[in-house]
Amino acid sequence: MTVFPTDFLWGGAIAANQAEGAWQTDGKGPSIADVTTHGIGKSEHDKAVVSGHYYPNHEAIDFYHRYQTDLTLMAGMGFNCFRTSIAWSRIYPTGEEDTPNEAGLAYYDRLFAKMHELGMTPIVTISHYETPLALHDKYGGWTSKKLIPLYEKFCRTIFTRYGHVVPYWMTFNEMNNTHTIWYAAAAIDLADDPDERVRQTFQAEHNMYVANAKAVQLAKTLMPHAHMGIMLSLSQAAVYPATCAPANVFGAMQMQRRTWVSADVQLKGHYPAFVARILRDHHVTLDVTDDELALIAENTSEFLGFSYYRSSTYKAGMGLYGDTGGVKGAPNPYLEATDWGWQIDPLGLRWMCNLVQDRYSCPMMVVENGLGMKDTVAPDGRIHDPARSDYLIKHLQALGEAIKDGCNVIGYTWWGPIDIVSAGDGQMSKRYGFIYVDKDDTGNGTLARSKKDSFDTYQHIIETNGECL
Ligand code: BGP
Repeated sequence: MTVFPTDFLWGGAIAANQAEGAWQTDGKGPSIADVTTHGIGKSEHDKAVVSGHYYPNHEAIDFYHRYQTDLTLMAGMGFNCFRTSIAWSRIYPTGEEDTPNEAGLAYYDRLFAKMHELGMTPIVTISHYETPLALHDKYGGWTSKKLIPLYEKFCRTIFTRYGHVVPYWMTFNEMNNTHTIWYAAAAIDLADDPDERVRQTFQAEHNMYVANAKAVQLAKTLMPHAHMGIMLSLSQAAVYPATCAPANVFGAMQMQRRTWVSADVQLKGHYPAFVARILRDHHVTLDVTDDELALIAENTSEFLGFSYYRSSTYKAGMGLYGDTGGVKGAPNPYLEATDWGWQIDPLGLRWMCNLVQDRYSCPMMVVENGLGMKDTVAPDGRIHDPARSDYLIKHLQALGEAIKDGCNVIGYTWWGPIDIVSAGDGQMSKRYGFIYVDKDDTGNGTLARSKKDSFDTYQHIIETNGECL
């Protein structure tokens, strides 16, 4: 019995800001990703480029100039799809120009054409932590409703230009990370006061929900055959209670509910009831209009794309809703962790798929899953990475179980099929790729590409449509 559907989407995922480099090439303006002094997940960041400082994203792996050979390499694994983002500030350098930057548009014309030539269906993240820096500096990012019409203009431009070659779209990367990766996900500088942080994150998310609804509404006319999705981090929902103490069990559920806010609003078209108490407890009144709520209700998204890397645990007293910056988590004695402390939990992926199926019964796509680890070149010149192959196999086995459970999983894109810059750490040494890139954390290297052993592992899985798992 085949487990994976015959039309299952097999591929890999990157983000423009973590792979393209060319951060000022052909008219591109700076994005928030271009000025973070560390990884995007850090709060230490600069408001402007600090001269002489090394920014990993500025060159990244130069995918902007090397995408032809990189995609051809990845086609060697049999990819039938590929996920990437469109850098907003490559199209509108400050976000507010009246006309788009043609050189930026032409790059993505070439990129999508190459994907189709290689038999890869494009899957696009419209905004992947890449808000134009000018919109952060001028309006404070997504806490301002000014970004809604500007995002709508960006969508109108790219839907008109690429709607006929891109069938799958997700509006914002990891929308539910506004309270954990606030600078990237919503381009905001979170206040120190817990109540104000809650106001900022919930207001930013509401404005992004309105923007998502506008994008769905636009797509109905500009590209009626496209599939419009949202994208969430379900590592944020895979939260176990640290013990069976009721306070830990209830708290773990509350952690998970934070993620369901984003999914309920955009897939069901309304806020879940429990949000009112979160806002009341934090003395927050959001700027929400009846027209916005009606727009959201009438323009829900079709599918849920999500990232899943790890699970975590909740112990009473940990931060919940952005008031202390999200899940800290406690070590899970039953799980191994990566060098970066991410707890490896394939069953958690099956758990998340079943939760999504139960709550939303919508098509779902794993658009990020992967193992960030240190790789070393062996004396034979190869990179032997059995741990990465093992992670891949175990998570795809769990995904197969989820499909057998009745979960409507339509695709899987491994995060970072080629080594790219880590978002959370700004490092190259946290490698996800089946393809090695010769570049280190200080920017030294030839950028040469080479296959790792895991390249063959994924190639065989795709070739057999998962039957070998
Ligand atoms: C997710 C982001 C990706 C990617 C991934 C891996 O949150 O959507 O952009 O960065 O995390 O994290 P890191 O790059 O920090 O290892």
